[in-house]
Amino acid sequence: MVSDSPVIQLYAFPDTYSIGVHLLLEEAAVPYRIVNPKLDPSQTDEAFYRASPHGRVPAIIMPDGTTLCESGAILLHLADGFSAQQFTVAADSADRGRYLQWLFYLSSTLQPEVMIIFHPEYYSDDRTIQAELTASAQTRLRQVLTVLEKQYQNRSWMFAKGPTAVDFALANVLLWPECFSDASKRYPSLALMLDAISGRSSLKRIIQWHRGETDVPPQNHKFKSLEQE
Ligand SMILES: N[C@@H](CCC(=O)N[C@@H](CS)C(=O)NCC(=O)O)C(=O)O
Repeated sequence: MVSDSPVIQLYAFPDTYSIGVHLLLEEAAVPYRIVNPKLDPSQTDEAFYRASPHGRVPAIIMPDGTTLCESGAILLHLADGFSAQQFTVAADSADRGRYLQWLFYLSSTLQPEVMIIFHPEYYSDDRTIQAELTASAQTRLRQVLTVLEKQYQNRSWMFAKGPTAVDFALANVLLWPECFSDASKRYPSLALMLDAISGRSSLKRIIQWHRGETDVPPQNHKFKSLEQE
């Protein structure tokens, strides 16, 4: 399939797992466009469902038409492809294995707890069981955050080289108060990382959009100026 758009298209909705990818695209200053997919059981938005078979965001269509879903894979793929690879840990680095380990950890160990916290009804119709599931997911999430806290060692970024896909993926979840509130005492390094990301002037408006504080989905200045030409 060949895309008719010369820029990366990011299928996104506010305040979802789209946040991390959106932040990375903005920070890398590559041209991209936000697309709100049409979600419906008959899957009329064929391009979206081709990119994301479960109809979940984020998903991307690259300028050459290739598609990807799963936020961790998207972040890894994009960061590996950026010039100077400033947001990845290079394949020949001694840290590459740890980098992949933590990216997978976020998808396979952190995300299931987050899913239960937001959607206990997916697992049981019984309100009492839902409350029990949510409480135990909160306990397990605290264990996960404690493990992650140790990796940061009072640094803003997990890896000494600077921000990577891991930080963007984790910041996505830490921006949700349901998962990360009153955290600066218990998880000071994670709070430091979140501050470092959310304090970047280029990223503030992205976070505002995801929080519903502005209507217009931000897409970076390079894309806007290309459009205006
Ligand atoms: N493992 C996926 C999770 C994506 C996901 O669950 N996205 C949610 C929003 S946060 C979604 O699109 N839900 C719509 C649905 O399930 O119908 C990822 O990391 O991209």
